[in-house]
Amino acid sequence: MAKEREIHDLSPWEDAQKMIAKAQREGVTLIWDRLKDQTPHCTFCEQGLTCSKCVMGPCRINPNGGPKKKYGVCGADGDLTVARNFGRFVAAGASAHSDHGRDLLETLAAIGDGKTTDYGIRDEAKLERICTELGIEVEGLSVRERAKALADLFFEDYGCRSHNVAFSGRAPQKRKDIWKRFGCTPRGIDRECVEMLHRTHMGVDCDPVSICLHASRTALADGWGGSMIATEVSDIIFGTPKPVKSMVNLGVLKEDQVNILVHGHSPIVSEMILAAVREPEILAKAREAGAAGINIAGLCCTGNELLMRQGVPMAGNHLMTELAIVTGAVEMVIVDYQCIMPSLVNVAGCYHTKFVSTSDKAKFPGGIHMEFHYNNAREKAREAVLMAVEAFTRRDPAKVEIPSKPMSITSGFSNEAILGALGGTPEPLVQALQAGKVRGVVGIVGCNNPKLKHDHVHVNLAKELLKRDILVLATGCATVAMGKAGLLEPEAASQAGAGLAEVCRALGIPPVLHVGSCVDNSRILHLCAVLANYAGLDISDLPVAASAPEWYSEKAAAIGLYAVASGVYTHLGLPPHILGSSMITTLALKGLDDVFGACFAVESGPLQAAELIDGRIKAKRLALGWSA
Ligand code: MSK
Repeated sequence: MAKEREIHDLSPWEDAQKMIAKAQREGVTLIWDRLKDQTPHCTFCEQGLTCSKCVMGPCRINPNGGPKKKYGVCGADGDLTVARNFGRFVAAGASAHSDHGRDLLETLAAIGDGKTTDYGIRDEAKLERICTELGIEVEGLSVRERAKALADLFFEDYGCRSHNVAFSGRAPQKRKDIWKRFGCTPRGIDRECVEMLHRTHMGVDCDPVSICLHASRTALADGWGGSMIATEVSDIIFGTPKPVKSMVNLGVLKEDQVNILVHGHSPIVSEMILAAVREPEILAKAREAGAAGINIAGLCCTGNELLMRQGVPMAGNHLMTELAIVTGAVEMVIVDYQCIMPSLVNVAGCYHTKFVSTSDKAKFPGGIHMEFHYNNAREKAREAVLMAVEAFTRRDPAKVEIPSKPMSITSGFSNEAILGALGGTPEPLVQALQAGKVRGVVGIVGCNNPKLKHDHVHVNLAKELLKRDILVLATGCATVAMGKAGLLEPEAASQAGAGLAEVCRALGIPPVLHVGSCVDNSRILHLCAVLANYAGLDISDLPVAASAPEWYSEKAAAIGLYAVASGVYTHLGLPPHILGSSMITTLALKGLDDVFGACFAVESGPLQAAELIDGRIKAKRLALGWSA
């Protein structure tokens, strides 16, 4: 167990600190306890120098250990081993996002085929816009026929395509030329992921740089393919986000109501749970059970999806998922996939909480599995909510502690909303950038990692960038950090430099804009492309950057790499497992600049990270002939 004196070092937030202390009192094991038990980690693994991809091994490579230790059984050296491991790491992340996109696509196809009545098209105008953008002749087609035609086009993006994925057409010409020159144009989404597994099989691609270039191509197939499809199709089915008010932290749980937490990434299940919760007959059942109502709140990115479109409050981010259950006030955690710690089943077992999984590809032994499909989702959602209502009758009031008052936030800044606030054109933002009122734009994205103090780098990096007139866009778990710090409200303009504050006040927007979930980092890519195309520039010319200060996942590695390969300088709070190869490390920190006009920086200190990012933004501004 983590000791009491360490709690303040684990998380700065009152709700987290109180729940860590409660877990300690109640004997509940948490992520920080397991990290402590696993530390120190294997240094070979940390450096990416282990290989267990074949049964001649496993091998541990020691580049400095003399000839007998320098090579694996097959003859792979440290550089090749690191490259193979990193390539597979990125492919796993790209696969996760893209497979999530495929589920949205299958739902869109089912709508088009008339195979579901549970789902429909909420944004017909966006459906028409995207069809037209991608060359589908919409004249004379019904809404369902348009949905079907678009689904069919995107299905092809997943396959064996030998030319580019459809949305890569959004990138500036100079970017597309760079991708072509280095063989990185993203083709079929599945193709790039499978090719990475093939290349990294023993005896295929033995050139570490070649593997890294294909990792970039795989990541680009995610950013401009799977993730962008997930985002745009989610908007078409569930509605394009508009600014909306909501609340954040564990204080959003309600003592007198049935509390249901939705967790994972896809809106397909969580939107149905929300719809079921709003049915009068189900509410009546909750009242019969003695509850004042049914309260739904989000965790991680499925929470972000509901927050962006429906204003559903957020209970917490990655490191808050166990702690939310420790409140003793949660009747059900219902999950789809990604970032759901298997430990949640055990934590739920310490309380009256039901843990329900819903995807055929994400099962959790010890939990309840209720499979949701597009033709039974509403019915399954009702069943699940009634199960939560029943669990409410077994809640132990002596175990309930809801810490903190919730913080208010504003969310819903899709690109359509941002451009709408600017009068329908990027021109005012380009002018504000040129004039130096907004010196740059930085996307702070991604997860929490228990190796770092919870949310500390997210919040302090953002505050430092705001002071320097740099607009921040937030996605994923970074969002909750920003919200808890009060940065997602227009009043936070007072923490920004004079130029940024003036722009935020004129538009009535916060200085940190919540633009969505993990797959919605594709919104940031698209916005960069819109700005670059408008200004006649490449993305790498813009004073923009990305940061994943507390990342942990394979998906985040894919995001970071597609950002860099799209021309966006990207800061990471922790390095990936590549430090065992000076060749790959140098490529990531310097060499990629010569290929893509952008590279990675690694720095765990928020102020130092702000310096690095600001330095890059200054250089880009000066190169454009703008003031630093
Ligand atoms: S949920 S990938 S911990 S952002 Fe998207 Fe949060 Fe990272 Fe999962």
